[in-house]
Amino acid sequence: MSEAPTPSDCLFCRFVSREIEPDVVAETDRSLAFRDINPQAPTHVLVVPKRHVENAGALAVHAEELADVVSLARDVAAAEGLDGGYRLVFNTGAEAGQTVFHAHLHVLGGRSMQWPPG
Ligand code: D5M
Repeated sequence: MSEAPTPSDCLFCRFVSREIEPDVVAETDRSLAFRDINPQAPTHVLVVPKRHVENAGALAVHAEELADVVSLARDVAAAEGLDGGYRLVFNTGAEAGQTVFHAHLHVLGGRSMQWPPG
């Protein structure tokens, strides 16, 4: 697998390198999970691939990394006690609300969720 460049201005790459220390809840060799700074639910964790890719579409072609992100999200949900359910969200592209362009999976839980989302 070819390595994408790591943009020096990417916030989540700085978390992965621990140049900036996020509130880490779990990690694997491939993925890092940390608490969102602006939580939208009692549990709001972001799971990112450690390798820089811009969004979920770019992550989709790397099946093992995608699977690792989703399985770490599942493990975080279990550790957070989200037995009644949880929501996984990839905002993909600016129109969808993506503001940080390093792929990240939102893990949201601890309250009832509404549908459709805003
Ligand atoms: O989600 C980007 C998310 O990133 C958003 O929910 C806030 C979160 N965020 C932004 N800065 C930080 C820091 N410094 N720590 C933790 N979380 C952060 P998006 O889907 O791109 O809108």
